[in-house]
Amino acid sequence: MIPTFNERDNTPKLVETLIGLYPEIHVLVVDDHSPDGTSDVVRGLQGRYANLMLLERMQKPGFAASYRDGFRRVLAESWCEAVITMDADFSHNPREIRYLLEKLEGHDAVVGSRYTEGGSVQNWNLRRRILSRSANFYLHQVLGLPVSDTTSGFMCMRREALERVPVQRTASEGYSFLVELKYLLTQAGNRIAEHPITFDERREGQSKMSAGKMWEAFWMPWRIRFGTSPGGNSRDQGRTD
Ligand SMILES: Nc1nc2c(ncn2[C@@H]2O[C@H](COP(=O)(O)OP(=O)(O)OP(=O)(O)O)[C@@H](O)[C@H]2O)c(=O)[nH]1
Ligand SMILES: [Mg+2]
Repeated sequence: MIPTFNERDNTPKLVETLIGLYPEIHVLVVDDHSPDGTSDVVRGLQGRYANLMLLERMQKPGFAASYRDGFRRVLAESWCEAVITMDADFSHNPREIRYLLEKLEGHDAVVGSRYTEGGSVQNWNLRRRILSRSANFYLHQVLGLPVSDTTSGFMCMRREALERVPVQRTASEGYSFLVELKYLLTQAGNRIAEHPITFDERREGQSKMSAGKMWEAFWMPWRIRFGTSPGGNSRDQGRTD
C-alpha cells in the first residue's frame, strides 16, 4: 500500500519494480486526487497489471486519512494476509520487502528501521538528520515504544495484527499516524520486530514536509499516550467504525 500525493514520476517506476520483483502481490496506490495526475498514470498502468489497485480519494486530502481508507480497502479483501506500507519516492528499497516478509514469520509486524543496528540514512543533509533523530528521541521519551524508528513508513503487518487495532479511530491527520499506528500495535500485544534499512533521499518530486506537519508531530504523542481522541477521526468522512 503506497500513499501518494504528486508522485507521478515515481509511482509508475515503483509499481513496475514491485510487480517485477514480487509478481504474486497486489499493489494498492492511495492517491489524494493529486493535481499532477498521479491517479491517471496509475489507471494507465492497470491494463498491464491486473494486481494493481487504485484508491483515488476525492475528499479532504490527508496522509493519515489515506492510510485509514487504504487499510479499510485492503482488509475488505479476503486474500489479504499481510499489508506492507511504503513511500512512493524510492526512499524505501523494494528489495527489502523480501526480508520484512521473512521476519514476519515469527512476528506480527516488522518495521523497516533506519535507527536499529545496521540501518542508515543516505543523502540527507545535517539539518534533516538532526530533525529526524530528535523527533525519534522525543517520541521515545513520551511513548516508550519498543521500536527505534518510530516515524518509519516502511512496515509489514499481518492482517490479524491490524485487526487488533482501532485503525479507523486513530486521531492523527499527518505523519504522526505512523507513530500512533506503532503505539496501538504495541498496546494490542503484537510482537514487533525491526529490520535495518538504508533510507535514501526521494528520487523525484517535491517534499511535503512543512512546519504545520511538524507541529502535529510535537503534540500528538501526548494525545496518543493519554488517549484523548474523542471518538477518533470521524471527520474524515463521517465514518465511525
Ligand atoms: N495520499 C497521500 N499521500 C501523501 C500525503 N502526503 C504525503 N504523502 C505520501 O506519503 C509518502 C511519504 O511522504 P514524503 O513526502 O516522501 O515524506 P518524507 O519522506 O518525510 O519527505 P520527503 O521525502 O523529503 O518528501 C509519499 O509517498 C508521499 O507521496 C497526503 O496528504 N496524502
Ligand atoms: Mg519521502
